[in-house]
Amino acid sequence: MHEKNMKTVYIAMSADLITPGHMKIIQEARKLGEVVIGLLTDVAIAGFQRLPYMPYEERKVVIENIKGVREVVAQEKLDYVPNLLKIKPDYVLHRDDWNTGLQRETRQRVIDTLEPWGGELVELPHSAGITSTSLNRAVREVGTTPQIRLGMLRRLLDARPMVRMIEAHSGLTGLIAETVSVKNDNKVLEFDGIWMSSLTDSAAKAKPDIEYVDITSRMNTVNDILETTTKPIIYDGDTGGITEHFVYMVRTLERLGVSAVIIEDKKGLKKNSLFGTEAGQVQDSVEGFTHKISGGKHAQVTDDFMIIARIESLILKEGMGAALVRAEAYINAGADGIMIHSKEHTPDEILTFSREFAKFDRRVPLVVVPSTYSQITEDELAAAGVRIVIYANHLLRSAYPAMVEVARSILRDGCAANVEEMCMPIKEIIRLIPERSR
Ligand code: SPV
Ligand code: MG
Repeated sequence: MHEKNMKTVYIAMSADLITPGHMKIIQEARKLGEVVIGLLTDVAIAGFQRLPYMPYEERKVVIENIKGVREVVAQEKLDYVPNLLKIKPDYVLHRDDWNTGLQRETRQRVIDTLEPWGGELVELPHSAGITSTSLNRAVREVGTTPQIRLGMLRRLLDARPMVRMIEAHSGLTGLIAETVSVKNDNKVLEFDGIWMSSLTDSAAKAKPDIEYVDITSRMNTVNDILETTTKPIIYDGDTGGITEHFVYMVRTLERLGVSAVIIEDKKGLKKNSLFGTEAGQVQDSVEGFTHKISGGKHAQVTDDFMIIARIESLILKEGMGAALVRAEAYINAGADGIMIHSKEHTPDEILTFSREFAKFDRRVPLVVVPSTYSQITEDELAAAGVRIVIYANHLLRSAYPAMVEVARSILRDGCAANVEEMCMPIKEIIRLIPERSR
């Protein structure tokens, strides 16, 4: 109940995993008045760090049931101002560690906004403990379920202008995709998910990328990645095989919690796209491929799973017009996304395609793989309307030359002393994968 003359205290939080720190700040707020929580929406959080483990609605249910919380309102941005102007709180509570970087500005805007009605910013000493790094670690400890992971790609697409995936081909590379982060302007940058590349999965098994590594073997790799990660996975399904086989692939991936499969519109002996026309690859007919897409769409059980159609027309020099005709046909057949591939050394044809794609009445997320035109930035791709960018082979391409160099050096020297500086310390490798604490 809103008591007359009670002061209002506003606290903004993400409240993904509730910690004693949250309780402490709410308790302090209660001493000052009635507590209104500005709960950051998924979009607000995804703008500066990893998508929260729990969606907004679930976080809201938790936080509004905490003793002393009068009301939970959505805070749509990191910026407090719109909510402050609406609520006109007497106090805003925050930890005292935000007087630096980008947050400094947010803090000043809070102070300035409160001023006209005599509101006050109250800062509490920051007690060490919970950081986003430790939260991420905790999320990994908690783990995930197939269902939560499966829905994550659609949630990300709803929350972010652009989703960034990196290739993994093993449990260990999955762990890199899961954990590597950099801090930039108070934003924590991470990969949003994992690309299960057929090229690197095959190469890691010393097999060519011709759909020879069978689905059982590829699912073993998927399983290793599932075990070490919580982020969404897009599976490179190559051609998807014949429709009668593709429907099984869809069911298997969906059951495991993989978020999406991408299939390419080629048939017969598949060769890696980056060979271009030199490899004598054959494109499927529009009818044949749309039949495969709709077969897959009928096979899936949930609404969350995505089937993304990959167009090889530019790779095969069939022209922009042909690529666009196919995009439209694949969307009409039910494709949840379109991947347009190119092996040009400039992004020009991808940008032209994106421009034309943006004019479609019926649109789905556009996916690109800038392997050969790697100079284009994520910002430029996002401005062109691209929704998913895939770094398709970079972990394997960087690891392999490093390993060859170390092997050569040992041979040359007849001992391993000189490769030490190229290697991580023994004490690090033995601790790289800690045992589970519980
Ligand atoms: C892969 O990573 O396996 C891909 C992208 O399919 S490409 O290698 O460019 O064809
Ligand atoms: Mg592939």
